[in-house]
Amino acid sequence: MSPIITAFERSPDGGKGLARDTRVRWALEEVGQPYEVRLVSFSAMKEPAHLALHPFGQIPTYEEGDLALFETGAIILRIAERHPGLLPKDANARARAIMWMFAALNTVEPPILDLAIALIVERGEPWAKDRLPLVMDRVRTRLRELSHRLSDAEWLDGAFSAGDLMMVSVLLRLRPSGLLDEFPNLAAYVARGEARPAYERAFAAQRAVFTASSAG
Ligand code: GTB
Repeated sequence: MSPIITAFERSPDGGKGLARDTRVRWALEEVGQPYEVRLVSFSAMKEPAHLALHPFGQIPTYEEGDLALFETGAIILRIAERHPGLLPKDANARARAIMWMFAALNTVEPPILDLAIALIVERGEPWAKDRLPLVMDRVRTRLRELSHRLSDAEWLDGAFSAGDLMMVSVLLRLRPSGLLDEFPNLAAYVARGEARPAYERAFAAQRAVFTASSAG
């Protein structure tokens, strides 16, 4: 039986692929695992049936037989461990790929989320204009460090892995800010991720949800 994931019935990003179901779809596409999607509304996400799957009332979730997971890190690790294609066979290389997944989620994503909050949620606050440059600089610091490590390599550590999938997914959220373009090797890295056929299929699938919901 195919795993079932949840996604927004109407994504606030208008189908730009920024909601976190896209990274799970991408992982499933990379390993060639068909999947089903259950679309949820914002109100349904806070109801008991969804809260039983996700205690914080969010998407995505992942159901595979009697296993139910939330958190994209855990979901993508599960997919990568169950199917070849996203984690190297060599034990040390595998540990490093998992390290990059954590780095994406724990070190790179937090300042990027802060920026999203500063731009959207805090925009109207009287202090927003003063805070924004500080938040942007914190993102720049991480990007500079990551750019230095990536240098002119194609991927973070040898062949494309779940670490790259997570890092590219996290960095994609920065595109509208223009910050990514300050680091051409990172912009090219993200573009390489987006050019992967599995990403293109994942993007098209989430976009189709938006297109269908706008038509109806
Ligand atoms: N740490 C969790 C994970 O990695 O799975 C975070 C999950 C999460 O933040 N889910 C968001 C959610 O369900 C959707 S992806 N939010 C609803 C809620 O908390 O009530 C975050 C997201 C939402 C919208 C955009 N956008 O419009 O651009 C981008 C990203």
